[in-house]
Amino acid sequence: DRKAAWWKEAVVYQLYPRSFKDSDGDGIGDLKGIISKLDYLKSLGIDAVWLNPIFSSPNDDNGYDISDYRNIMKEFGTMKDFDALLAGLHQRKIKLILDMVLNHSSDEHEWFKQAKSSRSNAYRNYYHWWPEEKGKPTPRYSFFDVNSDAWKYDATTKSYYLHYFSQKQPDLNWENEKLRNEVYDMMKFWLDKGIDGLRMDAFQYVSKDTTWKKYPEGYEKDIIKYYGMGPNLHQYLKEMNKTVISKYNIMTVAEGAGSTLEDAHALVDEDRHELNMAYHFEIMDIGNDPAGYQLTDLKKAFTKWDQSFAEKGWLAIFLANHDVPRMVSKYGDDRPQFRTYSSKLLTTLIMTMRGTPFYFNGDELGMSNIKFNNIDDYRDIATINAYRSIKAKVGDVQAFMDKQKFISRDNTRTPFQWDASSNAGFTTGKPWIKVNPNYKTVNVVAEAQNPLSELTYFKKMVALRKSSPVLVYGDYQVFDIDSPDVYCYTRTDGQEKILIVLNFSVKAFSYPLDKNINISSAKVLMNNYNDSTNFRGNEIYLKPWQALVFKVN
Ligand code: TEU
Repeated sequence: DRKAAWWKEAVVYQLYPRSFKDSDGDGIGDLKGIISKLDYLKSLGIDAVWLNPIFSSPNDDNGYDISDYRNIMKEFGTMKDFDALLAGLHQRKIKLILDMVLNHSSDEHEWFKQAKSSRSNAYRNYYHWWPEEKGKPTPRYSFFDVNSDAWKYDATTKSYYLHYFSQKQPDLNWENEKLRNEVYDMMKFWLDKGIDGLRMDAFQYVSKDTTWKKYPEGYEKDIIKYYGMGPNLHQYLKEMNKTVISKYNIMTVAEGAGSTLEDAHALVDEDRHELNMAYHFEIMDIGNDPAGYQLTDLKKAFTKWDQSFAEKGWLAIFLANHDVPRMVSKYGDDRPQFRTYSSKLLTTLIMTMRGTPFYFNGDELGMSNIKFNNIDDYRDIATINAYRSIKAKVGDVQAFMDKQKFISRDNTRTPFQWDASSNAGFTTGKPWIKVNPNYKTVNVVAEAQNPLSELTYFKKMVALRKSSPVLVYGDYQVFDIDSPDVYCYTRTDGQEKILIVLNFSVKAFSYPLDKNINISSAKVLMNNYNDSTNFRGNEIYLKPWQALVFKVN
């Protein structure tokens, strides 16, 4: 039996503050906006909210470039607003998880300003430097500067500094104990306010091999293997756990979990006292090809991870976040006749797997990719930098733009769709990024009234999970794993068994269940179609993108 924990039983709702609700008409979502929607959050039945970074930032990477870890981004509001938000969530029994961006700061952080002022500055070693007299540094790939080097030359001190992400996100030097202690103090500052959890952004990259050895040709295609799980990572996590985490009743999630199952276990194994749950990228990396993906790959990945974590460790379960496209556009089918069904099917999958659901805001409405035609509509530094480099190389710009419609991070960052009024009720001003034109029908007001909407389905699905410990802790067993169309699995806890049947295709057909599953007296718990399910013996008649959940005994 697994040890129970609140964070295993919780449904986490990822809220992207910049795009959720604007209260002051500047076109940017803010904390007061979230406060005005607390009752909406409560109505969903979720247990915790994970907020993307809300700290002071020049927003080169939408808050993932922090210039002051102890203050609120001015577009988002003030510390008073934060305290009110936390209190409002807690009044409604919703927990709050903050995003800790500790691999890098902004280049506008005071530490970096000091560090780059002179080679002898007290903050110099808060970052990684390479003096020019040593020649060119060993090349390092930069995530957001595809063809450029992660070492950027800085003339003031005639040195290069390291930035795995954008030039405005210099990597912090974790090998420096002073820096680490400063970070731990900052974490305590937020935890003492009573927040309930931490998402550790890109934490797998913090420890670097500072001999800066040369990596083999093509290493950037397997980047986590080279950048992730550096030599002292576990030492730092143990230290952080001892100094900070263990002093509070909180949950911690490792964003990025190395490149193997063993790496992930090493981060979250209970006995090691480091972090609680692994948010790995293997599922998210399936389905990045606009040509589609194989359901069998998805099933195998879910199954492999579940098996590996069946006894020990714990996983986050998700199909979308602010770094990937909308789940319905990626794993479902966002054409009008299938969008609603496939979106509900994916919700069913997330809510019936073992692991803690991390559900991305807007997916409960069935929001889909916006698919911009024009580069000027994009706001994401990853898309814009890649576009520039393709243009400079006279690459295939059209092919790039087509692909962005499918994969750009901006697809999940468009404003939340509250109602059918202008700008979907997100702002009275000009939104920082365009609103998806489908907001006239895909919005909270329209869906809240409709018993058959995605939103209504989501609430029922959350309620089912919350009332079914078997969906949290029960064993997972997959059937017919080679079927290209159907994902069929059970969750079992003692006498209790739940059967989930998901048709990942536009076809309608009769599906023969494995003979070990007996549904003669099964009760339908969820059905994403408004019909009575037809089954004869052990054959289930499935409609396109149909999702069914049965209580088997
Ligand atoms: O993303 C980290 C992240 O996803 C990378 O570590 C990943 O390995 C890489 O993008 C390859 O796909 C987080 C945030 O979620 C993202 O929004 C930020 O831009 C990034 O960190 C930098 O802080």
